[in-house]
Formats: sequence, structure tokens, C-alpha cells
Amino acid sequence: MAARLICVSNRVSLPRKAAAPGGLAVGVLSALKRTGGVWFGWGGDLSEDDPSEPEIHIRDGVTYALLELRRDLFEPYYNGFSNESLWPLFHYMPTKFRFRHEEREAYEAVNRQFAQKLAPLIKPNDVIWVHDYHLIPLASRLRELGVRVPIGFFLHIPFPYIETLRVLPTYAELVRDLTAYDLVGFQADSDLRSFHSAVAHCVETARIEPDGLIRLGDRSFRSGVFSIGVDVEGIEGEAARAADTQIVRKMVDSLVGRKLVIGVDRLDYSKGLVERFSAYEQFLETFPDNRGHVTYLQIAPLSRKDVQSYAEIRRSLEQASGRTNGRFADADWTPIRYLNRNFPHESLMGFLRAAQVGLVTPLRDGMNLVAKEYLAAQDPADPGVLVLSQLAGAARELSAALQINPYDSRAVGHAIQTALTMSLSERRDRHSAMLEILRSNDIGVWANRFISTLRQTRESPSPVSRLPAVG
Ligand code: ADQ
Repeated sequence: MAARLICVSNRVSLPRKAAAPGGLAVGVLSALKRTGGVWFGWGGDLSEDDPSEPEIHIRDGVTYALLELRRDLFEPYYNGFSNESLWPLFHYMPTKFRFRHEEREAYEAVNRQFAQKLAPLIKPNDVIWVHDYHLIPLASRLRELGVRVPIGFFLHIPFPYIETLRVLPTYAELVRDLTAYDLVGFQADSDLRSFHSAVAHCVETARIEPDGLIRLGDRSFRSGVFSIGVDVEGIEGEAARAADTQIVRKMVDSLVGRKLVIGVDRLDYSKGLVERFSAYEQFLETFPDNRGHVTYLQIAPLSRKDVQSYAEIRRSLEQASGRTNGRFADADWTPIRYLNRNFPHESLMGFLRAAQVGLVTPLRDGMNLVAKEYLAAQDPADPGVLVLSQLAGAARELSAALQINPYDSRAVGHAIQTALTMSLSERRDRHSAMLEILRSNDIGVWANRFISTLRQTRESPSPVSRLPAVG
């Protein structure tokens, strides 16, 4: 019998609910739709006491196991340790980092609860695929409960080099917990190298082979790069269909022939939106002929509203868009249209297709699916141009994009101008080169590669208690 896949992530959304924006959900769902299996995680409800058994729903061959989380643990686990310690640190932003012991303890407690509720559902033939930084200790906790099936971990965000990771007082435990997996996967080479730097630092006796195999005394595990892709064919279809929908037509009509520059990002400081707004302002200043002829549409749904730094960035963006619009707008032209709302995926792909320039300028990003979606959504006969941050994981594969340093607002402004004036033949050449890369590593290839590598690690690893001590 083929092994059953169990995906585990912090949050699980049933497909009938409006899809929350987020790259992780896109990736997990497309893996499970291909193979069937179970998606286990928090369903969005909080309980006063220890959570009851997960609620089970079956939809289109996928079993959704929805867990409740304890109200008193959720805030310190999710907003606290996950999003105020790990997220900024892993994105190389230590000035936004904070550490509180009670938050880290809540993170550990939630991971123990995930393990306790998941363990009884596991069958001997299963493979478990854990997603992202909220659940790093999960394999250790499952092993302690006697779970012996292969467990893999994929980090959707960057992994920082050891000298940055050491800012976290409990970094050694975190690295040790990662070594309890059978396979640890990263978005980019640089993340894998950083992970190796951390293992070498924490476990003196570790031997790291060139193929990513890591030997720790009497056990070994695999590490590797698995850059996430997008559903290229699906997006091509969605984008072409969306062009004829009312919502996209209305948006295009409202441009009255002006060129469109687009950005689509969760509202997050790592996405470089403040810097992007100021680059656009500089672009209008440096290239005044564009005033009145270009509209910049920024779609940025709110995320992690309860975290202080997210409230701050929201204020900064409102100020920055207000300033640019106040300075340059005319009675019939608004330079920046800034929206904090979600759209159905198809409409979003239609908006991307309608834009002559895609602006993807994160200060740091594990991969960035929007960059790939923008390319897949283009009309190959008349494609737009991607302006892409060198600090996004996607930059390695998308070398034919106009790559910029997102902190360099002059360079970003010049790139927008270059994109708007690029010849059709150059646009086509760049687009077709990148589309070929996207097709060869689409979301299905990503999921299959990870799952088949995980299945190959089927021998039983030794208990976590026998791992070498961390220094
Ligand atoms: P995110 O940080 O969430 O993902 P990203 O990779 O860009 O960032 O994915 C966002 C997804 O949400 C895209 O599929 C996009 O289309 C969708 N989305 C954005 N705004 C939306 C809106 N207003 N309405 C509807 N959908 C919207 C994390 C990491 C990334 C990594 C992914 C996947 O931070 O680096 O690429 O996981 O591994």
C-alpha cells in the first residue's frame, strides 16, 4: 500500500472558506491534492482548557484534521515566539526581534499538544511533512511519543547564518530539534549553507557530506534545497479567464489607457513596502514624463494585526501613500492605489496579467510566490516585466528579471523606468526564459521531489535523547 502523506502546518483552512493569502497554504494544498492524505493543524478556534480531539472533515480526497488551541497559549506561541522572535530573526532583522521566556515556553507547549493530538492518528505506513517555523520542535516531541515513521520539515522562510541565529538565546535547542527530522528542506542554497553553519557550530561531531547527508554519531539525516514553485498551467488558465471578468475589466477600464505597475504582498515589513513606496515616489520625481501616465496598484491584505510592528508598518504605508498622492495626484489621476483586502486567486492573477510591471521588492524572502505568479500570469505575446529583489529566494531562478537591491530606491526607480520602456522582443526573451524555468520546477515537481526524498529515508532514526549534546 502506498504511504499516506500527513502534512502538518500551524494553520489549516477548509477550502470552502475564503482562502487566506499565504504561500504556505498554496504549497500544502497542491501537494495534498496530488496524493490525497491528511492536513493537520490549527483550525482557527480557541479553547479555555486543553483542546479536545481534532475535528475531521473530508473534501476532495483530502482529510482535514482541525485542532483547537488553548487561548492562553495562542498569543505567546503565535504572535509572540513565532512572529516576534523567529520571523524577524530568520529574515535577518534583529532590530525587530524580541525574546521572552514565557513565549518560548508557550511555543514548546503548543508543539507538545500538536504531537499529542497527531500521534494517535499516525499509521505505520505514513510519512509526515511538517511545514514552517511554528513547528520546529514537532519531530522531537513525536519521537518522544514513540512515532517512528519518516518525518520531514520544510522551512518556507529563510534560515539565518549562525552569527545571526545566535541572537536567539535558545538557538542550540532549535538546531537540535531540526536534527531530529529525517529530511530538512530549504528554499535556497544560502539557507542550506546557513543551516550547515548552525549544525557545525552546535554539534561538534557532525559530519556534513557534500550531498547534504548529515551524520551525527550513530544516526544520519538528509538536508537539501527544494525551491517552491507555482502551478504554472493553472495560473495561465486563471489569468486568461480572469481577463474577461467584470472585476478585472472594471479595474483595467479605470486606468483609461495608463500603464499599470502592480505589487501584491501580505502587509509585512519583510516585503519592503515602505521602501517600495519611496522608490515609486523617487521614480515620479526622476522621470516626470510618467506623471499622469502610470498607476501603481498595491494590494496588501493585513496580516498578524495583533503584532506591534505590523501596526507600525501599516501607519507608515498610509503616510507614504498619502504623501505621494498628495504631492503628485491630479484631479483625474491617483499615482498610488493602495488596498488592504483579499481577492479571489483568479482575480488576482487577472490583475497581474494586466500590469506592465510587477514590483516584487522584499527586504528578505524565503522564495516569493508572487514573483513567479506574475510571470506565469503574463500574456506570452505581450508580457510585462518583473522587477525583483536580489534578496528574495526567487532571484536565483529568475535571473532574467530586472534585479535590484530593495534598499536602493534610486535603482528601483530606474528599474521601473527600464521596464516601462523595454522593447517587445526583449520582454518576450526575458519572459520565455523564465517561464521555461518555472515550468521545469512547478509546484508539483517541488512536492514530488520532497515527498520522494522523504520516503527514501525510511529507516528508523535513533531517539532524540541519543543525539549528541549541543554546545
Ligand atoms: P508569504 O510570505 O505569504 O509566503 P508569498 O510567497 O508571496 O509570501 O505568497 C503569498 C501568496 O498569497 C501568493 O500565492 C499570493 O498570490 C497570495 N496573496 C497575496 N495577497 C493576496 C490577496 N490580497 N488576496 C489573495 N491572495 C493573496 C511564505 C514565505 C515565502 C514563500 C512562501 C511559500 O514568506 O517566501 O515563497 O511562503 O513557500
